[in-house]
This record gives sequence, structure tokens and C-alpha cells, in this order.
Amino acid sequence: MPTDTPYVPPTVWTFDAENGGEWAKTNRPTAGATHNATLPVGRHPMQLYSLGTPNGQKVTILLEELLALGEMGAEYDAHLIRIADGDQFSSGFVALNPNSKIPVLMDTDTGSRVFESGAILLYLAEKFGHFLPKDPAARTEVMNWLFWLQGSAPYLGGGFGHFYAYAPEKFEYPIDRFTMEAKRQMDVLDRELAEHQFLGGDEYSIADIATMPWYGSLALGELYGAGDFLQVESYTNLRRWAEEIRERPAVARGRKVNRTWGDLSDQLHERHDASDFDLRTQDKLAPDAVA
Ligand SMILES: N[C@@H](CCC(=O)N[C@@H](CS)C(=O)NCC(=O)O)C(=O)O
Repeated sequence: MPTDTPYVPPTVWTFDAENGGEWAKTNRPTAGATHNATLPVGRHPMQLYSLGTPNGQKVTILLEELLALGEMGAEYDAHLIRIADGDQFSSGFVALNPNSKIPVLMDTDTGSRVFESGAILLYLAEKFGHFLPKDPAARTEVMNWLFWLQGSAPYLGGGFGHFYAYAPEKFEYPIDRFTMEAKRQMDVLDRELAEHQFLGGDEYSIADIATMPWYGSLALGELYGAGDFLQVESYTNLRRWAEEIRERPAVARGRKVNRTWGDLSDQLHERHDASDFDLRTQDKLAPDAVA
């Protein structure tokens, strides 16, 4: 709630769901399930429960890349988890991911649940033997960048994006702090990509797949309406890399899965078959999304 009185933290913090902000009604200070509900299960080896946010896109892009290489064991059902409606707090979801965040993958072939998008990328890359170099030095470089992304993106999404775009009031201090960091991170990538075609080397890998939906989209001016604010045009190497990766058909397909916003032609709410990408637009939307 906007106020002119400077905030003084009380001795003991208490939870106030009405404190404003887009996510205040969704998030809580405790973990665990809020309601009982089972998750749907489709017919493919991989059951993915997700939403088309940058963290969700990482996994659907990799699955589409694996399928493009003919790895039919990567066939998947992508079930829509509406995080704004609290689907991530169902008992079924929490049993797969106690952290209640998308994406989560169930591999019915091995019986493994896999949560954390970086862990899912690594799991799939190792299982199918693609997008992770076998040479130890090259593999280490890819891991460096994969872990860099997993550690850095929360400053962008939870820091810059939250205070610049989502916070009900705009405060200079957090916006300055996270803008500085977001620009520094883009500069890190820009310098790396001046030296290499891809992150960590000359081979397209899970490090690129993890980073593209975050810093690639940011550099192309598509995140948080912040293209001018961050002067993204100046990161020319990062933009060259992002544009090159965007041309891959599997990336284009992966970006559409579980997406519920933007152009209707870019949305495929659930994916249960490769042919779902060819459905008529209205058949690509969940029934409750079609008025
Ligand atoms: N470190 C996690 C982050 C996942 C994450 O933050 N997911 C967000 C959407 S992008 C989410 O599910 N938020 C729901 C919530 O916070 O309740 C990962 O990489 O998988």
C-alpha cells in the first residue's frame, strides 16, 4: 500500500498478504501444500509440469532440441501450471518439487523426479548424451556458465524485474542496485561472446539453452519493457548470439510451450504431441482460456 511514512522494520516481521504487488496473493512465507490435488499424467516418458516463463522455456527448448536429434525417449507431455492461481502448491506438485516452483520433470522411465531447471537440463543432457561436451575441459566451461546463469538470473528476475516492473511503487535504491547488476551481467556475457560463438566455447550447449530465455530475451528488449532503460542495443555480441539461437526451429517451438501470454499464435498451453504445434490457434489454448 503506497504511503508517505518511511518504513521502519518492526522487531518481528509478520506476513501481510495485502502488502500490494502482483505476487502478494500467491506467495507465502511457508512451504508445503495448500490443497490436495493430483497431477495429470500423459502417455510419454517425460511428464513436465511448467509454465512458459524463462525458467520453463529452458526445459521445453532442450526437449525440442533432443527430439529434433531423433531422441524419441525425450517425448513429453507439458502440463500447464498456472502459478498465479497457486497450482504449484497442490499436494501432487509439492510431492515432485518441495520448493513449489516450475519447472518440474517426472521421468517415468527411471522414476526420477527432477526439480530446479538447471538440474533438469543437466539430467536430460546426461541421459541423452547431447548438448554437454564429453571433453572434461569443455564440459567444465559449460558447467561454469550453467551455474553462472542459475546464480545470476534471480538478480535479474527477482531483483531488477521485480522492482522495475512488478513492484506497486518504484523506489530508486533497489532499482539502481539491480539495474547496475543486470547491466554488469549483460556485460559479462557480452565480453564472453566477443571471444566465443557460444557460452563456454564453440559448441551450442545447455549453457546457451539456460541463458537464452533470460539474458537473450533481455538483450533483445523483450523483458520487463526495459530495452531503452538498460540500453540493450549496446550489448552487440550478446544480441548477435541471441539472434543466432532464436533462428533454431527447436528454440522457436520450445518458447511456445506452456506460454499463456503474448501473441495467440505464439501460445501452446499444453503440449502432448509433436503435431500440437500445427493445431488451429483456438485449439492450442486451454479450454478455460477460450471465452
Ligand atoms: N531456481 C528455480 C527457480 C524457478 C522459479 O523461480 N520458478 C517461478 C516461475 S519462473 C515459479 O514457479 N514461481 C512460483 C512461485 O514463486 O510461487 C529453477 O531454476 O527452477
